[in-house]
Amino acid sequence: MAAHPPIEAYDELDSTNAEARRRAEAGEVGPVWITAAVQTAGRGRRGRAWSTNRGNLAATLLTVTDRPAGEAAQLSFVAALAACDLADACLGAGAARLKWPNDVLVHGKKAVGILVESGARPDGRLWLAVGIGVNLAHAPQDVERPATAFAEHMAGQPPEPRAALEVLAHAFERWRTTWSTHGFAAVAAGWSERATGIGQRCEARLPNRTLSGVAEGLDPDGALRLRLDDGAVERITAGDVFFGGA
Ligand code: BT5
Repeated sequence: MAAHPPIEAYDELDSTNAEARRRAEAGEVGPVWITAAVQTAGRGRRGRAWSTNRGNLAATLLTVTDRPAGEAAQLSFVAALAACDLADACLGAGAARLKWPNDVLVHGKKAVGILVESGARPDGRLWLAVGIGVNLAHAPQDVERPATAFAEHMAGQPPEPRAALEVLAHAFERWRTTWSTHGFAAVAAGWSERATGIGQRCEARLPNRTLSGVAEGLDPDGALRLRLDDGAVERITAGDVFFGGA
């Protein structure tokens, strides 16, 4: 099995991504996985909140890279594939599907969220905080889109967060090696095999406008190709995409 970076575990943090950012800004390079049993201010994308109750997994990989920001962002697909492998290991192959850009849905409901943050270092490289939240034991009810937890789909107990992180961290190394050895195309192929919604109509809510059309697939850099009703193709690089109910 591929060795993974060391894991540093806290009982409680505001946010494992916030801790990774503080460490990065203090000059730490990692790689290190930071995990907390409870997050008091877990965050999602675009200023949204992420809830982590005891029994769920919240973890962030702090690392640095020589790659430009656009390429480094492809690590969010690596993270999504790793989380999908964790779901497969717990729930059986096929229970989890990937929704662009990096949600993992279990039987159509969100069970994993991923937040990649980055910043420039004085040496010109980027630090990256790859944050992954997995609903192992509980899912919140008061959320905009349906959420679920692995426990709801397992006969026995869900794994302990620490055991789940071991599986996740190994899977992350495997996909990261695929990325560095074979390039993003190999990651995109793995992602596309497990994707949901490709070929379907969707609504893309972008920071400044909303578009609808058919999600055709990934561009070579990870952007979503959206075929608009007038036949034009729009490349979606950031935003939220909604397919029917999810
Ligand atoms: C995400 O944002 O899905 C990224 C979540 C990343 C969380 C990890 S946990 C470890 C690390 N440390 C952090 O502080 N963050 C990362 P987004 O796509 O913006 O989804 C956020 C939305 O999902 C919220 O507005 C809620 O509607 C919903 N939500 C919040 N908590 C949830 C949960 N536990 N399960 C499912 N949906 C949730």
